[in-house]
Order: sequence, then structure tokens, then C-alpha cells
Amino acid sequence: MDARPAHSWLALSPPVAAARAAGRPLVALESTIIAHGMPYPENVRTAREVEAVIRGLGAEPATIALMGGRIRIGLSDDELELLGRSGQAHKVSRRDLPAVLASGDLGATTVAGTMICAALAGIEVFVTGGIGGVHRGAPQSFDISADLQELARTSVAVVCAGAKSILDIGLTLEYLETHGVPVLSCGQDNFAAFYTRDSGFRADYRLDDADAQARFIRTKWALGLAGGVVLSTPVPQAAALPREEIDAITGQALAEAAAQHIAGKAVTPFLLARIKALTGGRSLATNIALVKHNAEVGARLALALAHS
Ligand code: PSU
Ligand code: MN
Repeated sequence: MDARPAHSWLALSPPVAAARAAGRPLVALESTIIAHGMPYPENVRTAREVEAVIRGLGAEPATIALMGGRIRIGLSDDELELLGRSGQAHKVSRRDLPAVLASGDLGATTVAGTMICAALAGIEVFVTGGIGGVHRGAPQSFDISADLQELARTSVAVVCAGAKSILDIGLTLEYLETHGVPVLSCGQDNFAAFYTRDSGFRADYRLDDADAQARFIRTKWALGLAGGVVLSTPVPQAAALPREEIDAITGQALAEAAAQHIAGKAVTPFLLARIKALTGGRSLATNIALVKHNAEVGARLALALAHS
């Protein structure tokens, strides 16, 4: 039997197909943030607003999810709604992709899962909230997000607001360095820390200008250096949370996760939900603001890459 080509699983939405035909750049968006990262209905509303930000700047958003045994590149409003409210979507990283595609189940792709699908569809830029990373206590738990391995191997630029302080940001950056993943920062010297602007760790290179970011990325890939690039940009000042508050709440959420023996893929969604509850919902407003800002940076990068 001939092997079925990977691209035969892809299904482009009509707007994505039209944008591609017209030569308009695409920006991939993940769906775990919708299905597992935010509550309904804010998740669906945010997903639509993020898409609108990208369209407003002249690029086309392509939210990626698994539905009916296909890798869907671009979702309709009804499909975003289904993903956001069903509560049934699997969280799909590299490991889970074959199982969920073969079963035909609903799947929400993580950063790793979305990178794989974006690369298959030839999309170079992907906007998310925060990347997964090395969890605190990883020397004992071995909990290192598959996002980092994917960044090492799959050639997609990932725009994010850094990584959350639920992670060990220092070890996350060490891991990325070991695997040759460049960490660029836009707007400041340091890597961002999701709810707060400054992680206290320097990014590898600061490139504020989209054309300079595009030149960097093109140079990497032209050299045959496969793999991703992280582009970190801080949450807008007005939406940032105070660092002391988020540190204290993060500590409490981590202690609760340990006490309840939360493990594996449930860890990140558990911590996000607890942080939201412990901040009285303010972390959600911050999360929404930073994703929309990331979408602006990502759309500008996609436009710059298109004419580079
Ligand atoms: N960070 C967030 N919100 C999220 C995630 C990360 O601020 O929703 C999701 C992303 O999809 C990321 C995934 O790829 O969590 C990482 O999960 P894990 O730590 O299980 O690899
Ligand atoms: Mn994990």
C-alpha cells in the first residue's frame, strides 16, 4: 500500500484558501488556548477578536484544530464556538496527533501540535499566548513541555508573551539554547514572563523591527538550520499584573497541584484555572490582552516575511 501523503489530512477553510491564492500571508493560531486555556465564553470571544486583529493588519488568521479526522487550517465562527464550549476536545501535542486524527475526535492543538500542522500547511508564523517549558521541579518530575522539542525541530516562528512563571524560566531558556532555538525579544531586552513584562532573564537578541525579525528568520532557514524561533513580546503595560502578586499566587497554585497529585497534560490547564480563580479573574483579562498584542506582532512579522 502506498503511504498516504501527510498533506492529504489537511483541510483549508475557504478564507484561508482564498488568502493563499491571493498571496496574502497566513498566521497560524492554536486551539488549546481556546479549549483548555480559557473559560467559555471568553475563550471564543477572544479567538474571534484575535482573528480580527490579524485581518485588520492585512494577514489571514488560520486557527488550527482537529475535526472529523482532518487537520483543519482555519475555522468558521461556528467551529470556534464548538471548540470553545464542547468541553470534549482532546489536548493534542505531537504524541496525541495520530490517535486523535485516526479516531476522528475533536482535538485542540498545543503549541507543539499547532507547529506541526502549520509546517505541514506551509505557514511560517504562529501566534500563541505563552509557550510551554520546563516545569519547576522538572529534575524530579521530568515535566518538560513537548513544545520545546518541537521548537528544536519544526521550522515555524512562534510569537508569544514569553513563558509563565509557573515554569522554571531559566531552565526553559537553557533547554532552548541547548537545542539551538533562538529566543528573540521585541520591545525590550529581556524575555517576557506572560502576566508580567520582565522574566529577569535576557533574550538572546533584541529585534524590535519586523523586517529585522524577518531577516533573522530567513537567514536561519536559508542556512539549513531547521527548527523554530521564539519571538517574545511583553504584555502591554496597562494589562500587566504586579509581579509580587503573581509570584505569590503561582506558589499557591503549584502547591495545590502537588497536593492534588495533578500530573501530565493536566498540569498546565489546572494551574491556569487556579491562577484565574486566585486573581479574581484578572489573570484572564491579562491573558486576553497579551494574546491580542501578540497577534499584532505576528501579523507584522508575517507581512515582513512575505516580502522578504
Ligand atoms: N500557556 C498558556 N496558555 C495555554 C498554554 C500554555 O498561557 O493555554 C497551552 C499551550 O497550548 C501550550 C500547552 O502548548 O499549554 C503546554 O502544555 P504542556 O505544559 O502540557 O506541554
Ligand atoms: Mn507537561
